[in-house]
Amino acid sequence: MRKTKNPEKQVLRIIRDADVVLEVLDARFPDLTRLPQYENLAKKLGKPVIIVLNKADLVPKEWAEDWKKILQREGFPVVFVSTKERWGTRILRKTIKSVAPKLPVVVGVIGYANVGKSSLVNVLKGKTAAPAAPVPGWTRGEQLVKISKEIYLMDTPGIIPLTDPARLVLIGAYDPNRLEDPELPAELLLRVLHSADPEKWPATIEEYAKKKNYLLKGGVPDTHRAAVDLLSKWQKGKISVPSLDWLKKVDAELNE
Ligand SMILES: Nc1nc2c(ncn2[C@@H]2O[C@H](COP(=O)(O)OP(=O)(O)OP(=O)(O)O)[C@@H](O)[C@H]2O)c(=O)[nH]1
Ligand SMILES: [Mg+2]
Repeated sequence: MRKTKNPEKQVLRIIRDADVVLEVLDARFPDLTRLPQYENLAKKLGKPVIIVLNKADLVPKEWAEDWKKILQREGFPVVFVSTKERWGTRILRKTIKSVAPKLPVVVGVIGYANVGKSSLVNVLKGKTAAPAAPVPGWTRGEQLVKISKEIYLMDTPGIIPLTDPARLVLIGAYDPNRLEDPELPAELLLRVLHSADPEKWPATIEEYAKKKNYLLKGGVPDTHRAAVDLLSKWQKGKISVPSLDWLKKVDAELNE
């Protein structure tokens, strides 16, 4: 993960400078990827906050709908988006205009690392504008991107408020290559994947390594490589969530 120069400060400045704040959450972990302190700051400054549940392509519909209700009850307009499948952008533009105190409006895009802020900016722009990186923590400075005559966006670097790397790696905010023991979070992920679909997912990281043919000398499974491989796929949104119960289970394990 590349170091960003004081991302917290940049996010604070953008909340101050923007007319509207877009908080992007990972639809798989809306509660774990929220940034309440920044939501509160925006509220104090009188800036409307729209919540985007991104990566909606990875979760069951009921899960997304439940979260939408919870967040709406707190008073936020909520929009589902998949930047991968390109859903939700038209309604998002409409929602931005409906809360904008003036037009043209400057929108600050904030959120946890790796939730898809830069991908969202790119999809809204229509062609690649802000760099979207598979590696968390990549976006550096803020940049103003013109979406239309009426909407301008500012991307920001991701915020990482938690400190436990094993948890962070599952949320997607931490590069698994940097973990000393990626086996730990990989085992947790594999356990729940296996319980949902034992045909597709082996129960242990050793078996996963064998299946992938990641072997060290003497045929010993390379569990480190296997763990990094699995966690990278998860972070890049290549593993979809098999069921609502499953997601609840991972969420509960992460919240322990
Ligand atoms: N499946 C799926 N994957 C997504 C979606 N949006 C983004 N991703 C993936 O999530 C990863 C992170 O996307 P970015 O747009 O770089 O995320 P970011 O929030 O800008 O990340 P930082 O700048 O590091 O904080 C990439 O691997 C994207 O391909 C989505 O809607 N669905
Ligand atoms: Mg980014």
